[in-house]
Amino acid sequence: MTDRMPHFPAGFAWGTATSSYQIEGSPHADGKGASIWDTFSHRPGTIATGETGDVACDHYNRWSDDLDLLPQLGCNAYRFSLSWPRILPEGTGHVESRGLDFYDRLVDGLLARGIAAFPTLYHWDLPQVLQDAGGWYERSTAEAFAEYARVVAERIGDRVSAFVTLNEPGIHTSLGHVLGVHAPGATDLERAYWVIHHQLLGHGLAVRAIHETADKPAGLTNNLAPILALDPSSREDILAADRMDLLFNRQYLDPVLLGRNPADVEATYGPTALQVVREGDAQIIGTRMDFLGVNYYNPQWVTAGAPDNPLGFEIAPPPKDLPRSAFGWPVVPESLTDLLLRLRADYTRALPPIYVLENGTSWPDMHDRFRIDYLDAHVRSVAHAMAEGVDIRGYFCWSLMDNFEWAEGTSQRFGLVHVDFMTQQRTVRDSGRWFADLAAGLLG
Ligand code: IFM
Repeated sequence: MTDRMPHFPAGFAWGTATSSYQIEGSPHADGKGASIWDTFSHRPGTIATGETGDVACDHYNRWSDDLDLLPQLGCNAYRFSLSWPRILPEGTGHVESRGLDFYDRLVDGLLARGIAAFPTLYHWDLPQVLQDAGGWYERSTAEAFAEYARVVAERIGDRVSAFVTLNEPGIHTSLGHVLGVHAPGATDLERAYWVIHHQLLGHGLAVRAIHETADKPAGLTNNLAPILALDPSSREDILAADRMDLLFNRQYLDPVLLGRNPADVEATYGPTALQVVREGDAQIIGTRMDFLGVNYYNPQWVTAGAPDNPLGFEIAPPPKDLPRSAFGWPVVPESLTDLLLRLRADYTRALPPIYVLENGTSWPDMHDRFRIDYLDAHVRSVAHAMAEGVDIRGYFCWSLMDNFEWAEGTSQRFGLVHVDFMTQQRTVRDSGRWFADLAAGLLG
């Protein structure tokens, strides 16, 4: 890219993101309880590489050195997640102070380095005891989440910039509860709506707990994507795209932003599934968020598929001419602009300020021109949407460093920093140096 990077306003957050299970390791340290990911990754055949997150980046022990990387990358913000079972090993009740102390030190460590803290409360590592009691199929898990949010907000709420309640409830539902390739490994399409509803209820309760306890901004972040008809001239494909758009985007956005389900939710799941909804839930879920987090990687293409397909659509392979990451994901930066403009067009005044809380790509090399080009193009897409008037307050690259990429183990590398998993040596990639220049405004 030779064009100058557009100018970003003062105070714009330039960050990187991680999550607890993907980096921390130390699954038994300091009284931590088991999470569903501890259980799932130890089940044979679940992780492509046969790895678990028992060590991952050993961040639980190396956190201070890891925080030293952030100023080197030019970050003024950092998004990390807290492990619920480190803090409440039983899910509710007993608070493990050693677990809380860890995050307390982490937040102080960030502030000492001049970095704003953006903690995420839930990035998929549910306490196993809660899963044993029904997990997100149960309303009690939403209530337990609010209790956990309150405990955390009381302890670190005075020093953080904003709380992210849930990370990607959509992916947690689809991969973890329908396709069974993520923890907890469920394949229950019938009860998917329960999982969605209870996560969103937990989110709404947590926003209220955070506001009451710490008076800090709170919002959720979801993996969002434009859904494209494979054949834009086919009425069937267009209908299929609309159906997937409901399941991927709208069934999460409408409840939290508008306080109601999209009209087509009931027809999709049927009245029995919706029996989990109680009076007043929609208001709780629609509690005003202070920001919306957008995690964007690529658009999705769909076709109508076979007429007996219960979903009413089929995911189609992306067009062949698109560049692809090491993961095989297509690179379509202009779709990020489309997504951001669409959010503003659809939700108008109900749309709070946006943070792009994840964007990045898997590429293994140290000299990772591919990642630089990916990030450059996507940051320009964000700037484009801002120039069109969308209120965007920050951009967080996924990820600070290579880590445990869920069912792929450590085989997919998203880091601005390379990690040698044999030695735990960290080495800043070319993209990390590029990111520092970006954040310092040197590319403009
Ligand atoms: O690693 C994940 C992260 O945990 C959630 N969003 C997508 C990333 C890349 O797959």
